Amino acid sequence: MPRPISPMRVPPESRRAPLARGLCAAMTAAYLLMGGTARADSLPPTVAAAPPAEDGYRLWLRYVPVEQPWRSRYRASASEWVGAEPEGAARTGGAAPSPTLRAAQAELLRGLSGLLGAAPRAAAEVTEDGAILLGTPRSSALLASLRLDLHALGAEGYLIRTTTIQGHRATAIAANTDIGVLYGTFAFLRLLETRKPIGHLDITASPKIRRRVLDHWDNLNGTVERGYAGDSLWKWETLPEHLSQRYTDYARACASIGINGVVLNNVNATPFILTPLYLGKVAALAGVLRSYGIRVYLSVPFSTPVTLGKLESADPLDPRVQAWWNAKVAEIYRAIPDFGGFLMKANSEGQPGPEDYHRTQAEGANLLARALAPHQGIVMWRAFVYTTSGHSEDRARQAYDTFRPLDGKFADNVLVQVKNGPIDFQPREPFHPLFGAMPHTNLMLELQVTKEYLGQRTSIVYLGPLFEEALRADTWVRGRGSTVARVTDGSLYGEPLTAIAGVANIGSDRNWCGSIFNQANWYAFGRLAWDPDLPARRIAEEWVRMTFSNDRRFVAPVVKMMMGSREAAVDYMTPLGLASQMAGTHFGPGPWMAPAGGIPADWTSTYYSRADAAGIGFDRTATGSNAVAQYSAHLAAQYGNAATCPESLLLWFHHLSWDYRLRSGHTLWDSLVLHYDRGVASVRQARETWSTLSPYIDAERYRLTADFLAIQEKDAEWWRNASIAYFQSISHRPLPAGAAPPPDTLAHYEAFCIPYLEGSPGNRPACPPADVPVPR
Ligand code: GCV
Repeated sequence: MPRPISPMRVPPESRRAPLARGLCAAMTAAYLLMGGTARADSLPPTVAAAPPAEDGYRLWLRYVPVEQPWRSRYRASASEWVGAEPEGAARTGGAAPSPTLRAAQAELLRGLSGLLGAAPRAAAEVTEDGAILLGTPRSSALLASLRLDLHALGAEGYLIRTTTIQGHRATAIAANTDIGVLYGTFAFLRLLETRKPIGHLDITASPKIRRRVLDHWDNLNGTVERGYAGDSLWKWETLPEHLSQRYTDYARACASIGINGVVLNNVNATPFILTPLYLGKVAALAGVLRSYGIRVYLSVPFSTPVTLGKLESADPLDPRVQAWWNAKVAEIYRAIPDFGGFLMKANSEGQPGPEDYHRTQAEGANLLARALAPHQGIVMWRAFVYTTSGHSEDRARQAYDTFRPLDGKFADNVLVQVKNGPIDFQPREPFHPLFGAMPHTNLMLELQVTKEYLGQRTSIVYLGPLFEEALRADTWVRGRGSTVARVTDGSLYGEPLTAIAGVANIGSDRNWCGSIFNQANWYAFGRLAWDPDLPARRIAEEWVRMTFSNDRRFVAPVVKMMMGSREAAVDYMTPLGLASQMAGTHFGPGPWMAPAGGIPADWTSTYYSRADAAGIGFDRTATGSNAVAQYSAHLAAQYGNAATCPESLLLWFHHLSWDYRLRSGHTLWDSLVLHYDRGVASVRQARETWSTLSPYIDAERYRLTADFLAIQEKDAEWWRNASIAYFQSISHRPLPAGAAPPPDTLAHYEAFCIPYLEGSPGNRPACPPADVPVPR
């Protein structure tokens, strides 16, 4: 059982030293700066006291007071700061700091004031040990005089180095550009937030991928497709006049992890986004995001020249269509000079596209690319195309078959944006075979940060291991080590334009992401976009330390729980390579969902499981759809043979008898059941772990997580029971020894349906009105 938090003990006012009073005031100010929930009548946090209430708004940028002995150590390295224009000691002759540099300076002060209880002194020169000097050689003559070699840092990298300046020990946070300084500032603060020594630093870092983009699937009516954190972050109706503080705090959070691009609206786009009315609103948002190094991009429908431009066609080879896009793009750049470009979902799930005019995807992409090129804009053209070219026998093949023949035909400023797997953000898929297969095309990876198929708002599923698995997948196209990360960062084929996208999980909820642990997925995406080689475990640890506590009694079990959480979800939802077994809402089990009532077959579960009396799994070998041949010869041989195929992907590639023996010696049927049980056990264990951790964190975030884990345990049991009930009705095999039979009948599970779920497109109930039972 969770232990109650001990009440905060505060000595009477008369016994508190004046210094402590000053400290408290500074802490309170820093705390409130980021939107903390300290009430006027509550006392500010003290180091020894129980953690104050928190609502998650401050994410991983909490900057709460550091305990001793770290505080003394850090203060010795943060006595004063010298920036481009120190307050109270204005430099003469220096250029006025840019908004980005001002943001870096403000962040340094905010961070150090919160963490150390007092802001370092602003100075024009280095006058004592422990100074921090930040800027670029252009913004700071003092920094220029150090003659640091910044060449290799490029346009966004930074250097943090302990050095001697004007006879004193100092830390330089330096970069070629102001955004590099801001990234360096966040990296420096991260060291303190995670209790790393800062006395002898020599750190250089620069991003491996150029465009690190969050894709918002936010609609102009305020809803968010597949969003589980309330409404849209963007309040279109009050833009451009009202610029909510949330926009700035969002930008700060993104910049702190290196995100430098934001697609503001849903890929299921509306042409209204390109009207002057909305472009004015977009420009206002771009103005906020720009200071934090973030460009805006827009999703646009391919048919916009028809719907908005009143042309008769959107044919990419029609000069009038080209002229229309050219003019529209020029209009956008007049309003937003650093506009990033377009994201396009074409010929997919009902969206219009070039195939409507019998043109290729490349011809469609190049139409937009030509319009954007004079302005240095880019096109992110999605490969998620599966409706028009047939292939109902295996949807997994379709993107490859459509795009692979077009390799080399896309303009230089086009990136083909490829989801990590060939179907759709499942708990586990093999990597998408297009990675490595288009050496003459810029390819970018699309990951899903929002957990559409992974328990949505409530389940704790840390996606770091999934992202890591996707990035480290070895395509073998140029021998061992030809990983998806190396395709994405351009090091495999040497293309200069590189990018990665994550479908955002951010909304209007006070805690931004619907749950505290969902914040970790935003964090992990940004960190991996900056450096795809970072281990997911290290990212989890950083996040836990910054978000909750540095107490190792808290950090170790929570990191362990996070690291096991994705595999747990795979186990209780879709083990052994199964996929798409969800109900229509993409939440909860629906393995019985079969084509009916006009629903396309490849939107149903039975299409993917292919479970029958003989066995289960989708034969994608040469005897089946032969999708396996889309992989390199090395992998095709490995995946194509059930004996060598990784068991985690077995049923993705093979249809096997229920009695097929796995390496463990268990039959396939027994193993399936054991995986479901293991998944449930893992969630129970997570809940148990969490129940011991209340002493270490604030009550509000503790409680929310505890409640959500209780929901997840129910959901895991529901998945397990419903899946076993269904598959047993087909396998007709007894349960392995020790496995409990599902408490309800299959009919009972089939009758259950959640009519309304957040994030589902439209407002239609998922089921007709009925007396819905509660599954057990
Ligand atoms: C934005 C899946 C989701 C859709 C989403 C689509 C896509 O099909 O269920 O909501 O649409 O992917 O990625 O375009």
